[in-house]
Amino acid sequence: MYTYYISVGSNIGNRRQYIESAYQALSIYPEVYRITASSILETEPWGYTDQDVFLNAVWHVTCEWKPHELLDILQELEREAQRKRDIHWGPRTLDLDIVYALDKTGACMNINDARLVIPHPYFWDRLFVLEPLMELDKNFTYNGESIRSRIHSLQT
Ligand code: PH2
Ligand code: MG
Ligand code: MG
Repeated sequence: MYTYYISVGSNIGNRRQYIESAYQALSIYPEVYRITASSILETEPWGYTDQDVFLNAVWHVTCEWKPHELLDILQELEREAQRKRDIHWGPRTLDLDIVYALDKTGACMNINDARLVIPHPYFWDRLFVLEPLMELDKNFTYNGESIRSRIHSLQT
């Protein structure tokens, strides 16, 4: 059994509908034991700022899938949302990123290959990930730093 935090984002079309449809689709797989979703927040674009505001959330998913198996499923859900890949960090109907993973023993998993890098290289810099993540786990820490203190330093 594995535990994942997935960052969810959308800034094209019916943003809430894309997010909620993907949540429903994921939740019916028998390999998924439990999904907990944060609230959905509206956020200013980060990185590439000349684009519309996003809706963002984080899901906490407990499932049988190994990281690359989950990645396949998430990419399929992005395709079902008519996701087109053009501008790096640019507008998208649905973006589902594995940001953090725990193995059966509860240890943080580190993966770095051509398809997948976890922990996500930017998650600790992005308030649009950290604020919903903190709603799900206020005791989350990364490299010895608490999420509360990280959010505070990114806000100032
Ligand atoms: N995703 C990006 C780039 N910038 N900004 C916000 N606010 N939310 C996102 O989900 C987002 C972004 C690349 O995936
Ligand atoms: Mg992304
Ligand atoms: Mg992505």
